[in-house]
Amino acid sequence: TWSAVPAGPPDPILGVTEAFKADKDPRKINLGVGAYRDENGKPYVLPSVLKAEEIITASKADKEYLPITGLADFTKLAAKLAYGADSAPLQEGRISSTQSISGTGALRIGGAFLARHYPHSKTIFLPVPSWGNHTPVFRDSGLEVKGYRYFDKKTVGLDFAGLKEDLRNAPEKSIVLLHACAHNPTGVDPTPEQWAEISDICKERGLFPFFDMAYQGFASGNTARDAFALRHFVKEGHQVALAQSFAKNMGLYGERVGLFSLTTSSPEEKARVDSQVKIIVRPMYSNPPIHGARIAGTILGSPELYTQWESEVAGMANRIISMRDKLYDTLTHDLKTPGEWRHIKSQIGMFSFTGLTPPQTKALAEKAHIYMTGDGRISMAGLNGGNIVYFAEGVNAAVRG
Ligand code: PLP
Ligand code: TYF
Repeated sequence: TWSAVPAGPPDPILGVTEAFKADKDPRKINLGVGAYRDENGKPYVLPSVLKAEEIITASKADKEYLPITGLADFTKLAAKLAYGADSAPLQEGRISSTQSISGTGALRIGGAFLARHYPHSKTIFLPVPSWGNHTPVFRDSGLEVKGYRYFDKKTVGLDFAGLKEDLRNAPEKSIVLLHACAHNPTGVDPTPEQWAEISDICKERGLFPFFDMAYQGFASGNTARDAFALRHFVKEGHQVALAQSFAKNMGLYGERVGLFSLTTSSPEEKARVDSQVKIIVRPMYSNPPIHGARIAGTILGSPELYTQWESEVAGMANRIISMRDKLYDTLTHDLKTPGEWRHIKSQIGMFSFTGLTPPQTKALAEKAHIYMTGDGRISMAGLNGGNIVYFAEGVNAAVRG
């Protein structure tokens, strides 16, 4: 029956983990997938999450189905975390929100909703480069995917002139995907002033902004600061779509906790949008899982746990920043590695786009048992006091050839 089914390629990011697992060398390092590791290289369960789970266990909550749009105690608070308590559409009850299977599920619901109901365009513009899963998610949702310039290899920074030109030349009312903060894979974000210009261009051209916020809190260590772009657009009167993930900032990867939301013009319009979001969700998975949403809802709803969680997010962000400093210093000062490595410190979030070439990344895997994606992206969280010098020495050798 399946004799004509061709073998497909592995996921370019998750495939790195497969190669890592197969390597038996004790010095091996996995810098592929973006998942936080503590200073001992171990997965990190946030203490605030453990406390929330204790509260949930003690409450002897049942395991009934959630409504199609998820746990209301979670969705309300998740929207408040993103848009801010003083957000006008939030206060006016005109944000449609639905719990999703983490950020990926939120992107997929959003893609499907726009493909079916956005009246002006079926084209979404993604930054080049973008998270590898964006193209298949939106293509499978029924949208046509195009790109706008984002990263400048020469400056290892934002190609702001190219970005502006491409957005100005996009057909009016196209959809544009924006990474709200901590751009994956480059670690390069627009400044607040640049965001204001992007907002103006979107207004001029009637572009519809779809924000992907997978790393709120991971860029600056502060959740409100990381929501600047989203909140600025909303303040400027844009209607927006938003995909939120709690995988990174609460370490809830496998619990699959996220939110899809859309701002609308009135509570009446919101009710109609809600009804159509339910029609999209029902035949896909009926209703979302309960446990992770309870964890996130418990943390967001308790002033004490919320404060603790914010400091734990800052702790993760700050450990990554200290690894950036250490890596820069080791390459530049100790090893005098050829090249300019300042971008390792200026980039933000989970990743660094090192500039290592595909042959260099291949050599690192084969000779030093160090694994990263072929585009030279490293997950900074995979580095720690115990492996960072070994990693820098590997890079040094690969660059010197
Ligand atoms: N969007 C971006 C930019 C990401 O890097 C990720 C990966 O974490 C996601 C969305 C969605 O991830 P998840 O489905 O695990 O929340
Ligand atoms: O970019 C990353 O590493 C994270 C994790 O199919 C991830 O976003 C990677 C690939 C994938 C799902 C999640």
